[in-house]
Amino acid sequence: MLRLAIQKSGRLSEDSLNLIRECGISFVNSSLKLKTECTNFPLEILFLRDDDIPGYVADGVADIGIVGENVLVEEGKQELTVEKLGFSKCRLSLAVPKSMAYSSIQDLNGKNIATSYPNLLQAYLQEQGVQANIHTISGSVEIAPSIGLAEAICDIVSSGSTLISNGLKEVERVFKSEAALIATKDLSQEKQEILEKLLFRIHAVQRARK
Ligand code: PRT
Ligand code: ZN
Repeated sequence: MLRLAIQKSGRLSEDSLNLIRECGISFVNSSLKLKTECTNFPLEILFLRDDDIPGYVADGVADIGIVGENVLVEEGKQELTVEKLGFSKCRLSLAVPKSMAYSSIQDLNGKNIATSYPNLLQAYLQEQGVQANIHTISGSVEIAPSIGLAEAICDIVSSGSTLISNGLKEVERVFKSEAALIATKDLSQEKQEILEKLLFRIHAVQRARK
């Protein structure tokens, strides 16, 4: 039996479950259960916080997982990637107040930037030769400029409407992300074979969707 970790409730959950269902795999999904065994495929599903998924897979508590590349790379676990899945597409972007005169990334030198992605941001700033103060906060990043916590933010954007409604403008794209399938490094032969069967079905689903 292969153990798959997916997000319990959030932006990845529905598409992750739909992918498994479209693979012809059946399971009973109750919102109270943290774990379910599939009835017609040797797969057990664990429902977790997305941030915990790379760690569980790295430690082998779960064999495989579905998580956003933003979380995966932030946690330094990109080597677990098996393949990209094409959903939950978004970007990690830098944004500043609409009223701020902004001509280039150099304008952020010496500024305070609020983010939940300090590692991705630090790597980007370093690559651009910018020195800024990174303030790590775990949520509601978009309000940081209006409450005086930071002059800029670095957060996930998809439609851009959250930025606009908080009086912010997107000025740099730091990282492009989508959901990825990840796997632990040393799967047993038996589990590797189940993973290959699952991948075969995932590829068929992806071809049918095109
Ligand atoms: O509870 P748990 O820790 O599991 O969930 P979470 O709240 O940390 O994550 P969740 O469910 O918000 O997002 C899970 C993953 O979905 C992220 O890690 C991304 O890979 C992906 N994703 C895709 C997004 C978005 N789109 C997105 N729009 N994650 C977050 N957002 C947020 C963003 O933070 C911002 O507040 O939506 C807002 C912006 O959306 P727009 O459309 O207004 O630009
Ligand atoms: Zn999370």
